[in-house]
Amino acid sequence: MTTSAPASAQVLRTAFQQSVADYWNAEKDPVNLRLGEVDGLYHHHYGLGEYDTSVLEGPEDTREVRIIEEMHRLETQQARVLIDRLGDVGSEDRLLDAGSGRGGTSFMVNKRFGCSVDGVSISQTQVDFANQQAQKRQVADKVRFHFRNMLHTEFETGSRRSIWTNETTMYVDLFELYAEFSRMLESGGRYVCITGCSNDVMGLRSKAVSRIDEHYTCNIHPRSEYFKALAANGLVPIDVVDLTADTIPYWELRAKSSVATGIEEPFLTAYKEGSFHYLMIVADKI
Ligand code: GPP
Ligand code: MG
Repeated sequence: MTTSAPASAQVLRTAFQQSVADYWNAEKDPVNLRLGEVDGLYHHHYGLGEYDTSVLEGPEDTREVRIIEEMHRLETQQARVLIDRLGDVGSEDRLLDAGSGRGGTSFMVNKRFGCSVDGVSISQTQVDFANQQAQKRQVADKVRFHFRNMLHTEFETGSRRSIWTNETTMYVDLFELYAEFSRMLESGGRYVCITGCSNDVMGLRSKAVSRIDEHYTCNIHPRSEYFKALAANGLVPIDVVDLTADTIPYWELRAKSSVATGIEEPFLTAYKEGSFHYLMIVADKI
């Protein structure tokens, strides 16, 4: 007689993956929860665009709330930039959010296209939170979150019109990840990635980039690794956008906010010294 392994051991196959899951299961940071409470969209990514400097001025009693709302607006704007590149998506299509966090981007995608979205996360706490949000939003028939590993999702081959990763690729081996994405995408399907990556031109990783890795228990990849892994798996870039200059204002505002976590200075240093980029890559499956 064989006994099946517990679901958790099938999803979390290494000590590293377990430690990442532990981090996200415990995470309750105001920098994410306070922003999510603004309108019920909970993001786990950073912001894009200029901020309204008036939030740092004006009546003191409302200043903190206005700063939080402005940071949230920039994070939502970042998701819009990603969603704009998901391609020609119809309401019958199925998409995948790989590393779906508390679900923010998934809900925006469903709202934009009316499509089905599956989100996967190795944090059971995040999966449960996001599924509760789906019920609250009355989209649970279309937007579903699963305790699964993006390296082996068990979703059907060729079942996905588009797949995205919004700041999640620094937790996995890119060759393994893109083999799995290539398997799931239909021919001509679209992959969009927003990520932070180190700059090969500067040599090995800088102190500031190492501090970011340490803070989130992640392994930031060099820029070159993305293109090697995409090419090795039949994913052909159609666009590469350097978003670095566009994300710096977000970090400057965040550094001045009551919800700063201490990681603002390494991000600003890494971006400004050129050892790190904030990149969007858009690729098609051939
Ligand atoms: C988390 O967003 C993002 C990551 C852990 C990936 C690291 C990203 C890079 C570009 C290197 P979050 O919203 O949970 O982070 P925070 O709590 O700092 O706002
Ligand atoms: Mg955040």
